[in-house]
Amino acid sequence: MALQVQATLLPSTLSVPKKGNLGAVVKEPAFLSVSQKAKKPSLVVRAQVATAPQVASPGASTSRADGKKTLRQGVVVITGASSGLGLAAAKALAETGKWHVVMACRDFLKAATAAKSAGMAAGSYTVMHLDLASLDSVRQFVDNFRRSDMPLDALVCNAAIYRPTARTPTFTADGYEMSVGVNHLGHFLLARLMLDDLKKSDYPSRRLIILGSITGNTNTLAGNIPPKAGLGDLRGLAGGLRGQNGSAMIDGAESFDGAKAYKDSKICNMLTMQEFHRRLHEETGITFASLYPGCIATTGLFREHIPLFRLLFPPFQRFVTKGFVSEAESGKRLAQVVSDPSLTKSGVYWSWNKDSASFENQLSQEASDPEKAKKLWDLSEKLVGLA
Ligand code: LMG
Ligand code: NDP
Ligand code: PMR
Repeated sequence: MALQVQATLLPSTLSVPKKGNLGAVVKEPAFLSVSQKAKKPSLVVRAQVATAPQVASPGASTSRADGKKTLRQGVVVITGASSGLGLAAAKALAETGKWHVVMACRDFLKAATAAKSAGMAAGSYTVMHLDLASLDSVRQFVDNFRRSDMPLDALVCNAAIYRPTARTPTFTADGYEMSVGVNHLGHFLLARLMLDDLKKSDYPSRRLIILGSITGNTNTLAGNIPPKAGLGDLRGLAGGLRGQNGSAMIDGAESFDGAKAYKDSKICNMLTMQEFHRRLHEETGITFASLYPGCIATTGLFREHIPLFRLLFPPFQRFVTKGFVSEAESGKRLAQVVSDPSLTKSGVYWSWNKDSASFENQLSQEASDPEKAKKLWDLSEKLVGLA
């Protein structure tokens, strides 16, 4: 019988068995992973059958007594699922019973508590540790996920940080400016590594989704609010975004601007999705997509903004721009991009109109520039140690 693991357990007491040696317990912070219902990954899978009998467990074969095949439960990894959009999407997908959600989060206990308070059913999700500000952590997450023996059917690169008031850069464990390091480089390595897992999946529609945003697109009003996004000739990225004797900004600017760094990172996210599509869609059949889910003005993304902004921003978006969406609505939108059978087209940047109907949106010239996308891909490969 599956064992109940309390969300209040300290990370150091959490354990996950190594693959091929399910009896052994590895007590190592890098291997933090636990399901609400099961202590061992082998049991994580079995727990699904009990909670969602109409769908087969992840990775299991799917024949019914009448000989017809049913779709097995899909497994989706969502980064930054401990709050905001990621949490809302995790909840929306888990509630369908068709998806097991792997919440890939930097703060294990925050994620476990958030899932519980959101009312996500025990057994419908697994929390695994991932800190995108460390490339070692990304690699360890991938190893850890593989040891769980779950298939990978969809990956959502959702986590992000926004440092609007920062006038000096901070850096990831690998020495890259934090906004681009977390939002783009960490996800770039994760997506590249996990492509192999997506390729192995037998799920009918496999998807890799990377969050974009309107503020990275200068073909919109929102994208023209200063500071405007712009990667220039990527000289700062080529120099390693180190800050000392160089620049922490992608375009090589001398002074650091936290708001611009975020918007630049979103251009990188949208360019990366398209480059994946051009390089790998035909060969793999995987759907690559990005989206602007609407302005979710209440999330933790604005935690570092000044209090006056945090107070005025939600009513401003709700009543003036009318671009406001609730966290729940945005979660449904992201869940559609993961799972809706009508959103299988690859290379698309999805948005939603006032009636919450999805449409294929136009990216700005820079966010759809194939030469820039290629250059970004090549430079990013070097920075994350893939080339
Ligand atoms: C930079 O500043 C920061 O320096 C940087 O750190 C970073 O945060 C960056 O992009 C992020 O922003 C930019 C910003 C600062 O400055 C400006 O945007 C300059 C313009 C400010 C002018 C404000 C006028 C507001 C009136 C808007 C009307 C426009 C209507 C357009 C509608 C289009 C529809 C298609 O700005 C701030 O930090 C504060 C901005 C916070 C927004 C508050 C706006 C006004 C408040 C309205 C109250 C809402 C109440 C709702 C009532 C509705 C009634 C119907
Ligand atoms: P939140 O701040 O609520 O969520 C961001 C998540 O990213 C949190 O779970 C956070 O973890 C996680 N995260 C931050 N740093 C790291 C890290 N180093 N490693 C792992 N996880 C990390 O913001 P939103 O939900 O608003 O943002 C989600 C996505 O939506 C972002 O990609 C954002 O760019 C995009 N977006 C948001 C819009 C909006 O209006 N809010 C509009 C357009 C796009 P923790 O909980 O531990 O802080
Ligand atoms: Mg913006 C016209 C519509 C519109 C939309 C859809 C957004 C979305 N914003 C719009 C307009 C305006 N904004 C206008 C007219 C202003 C001047 C008052 C304005 C200002 C503003 C600020 C200061 N807006 C912001 C900020 C932020 O700090 C947010 C940001 O840029 O984060 C990077 C932001 C946002 N506006 C949006 C969205 C979605 C954001 C959140 C950013 C994101 O995740 O990309």
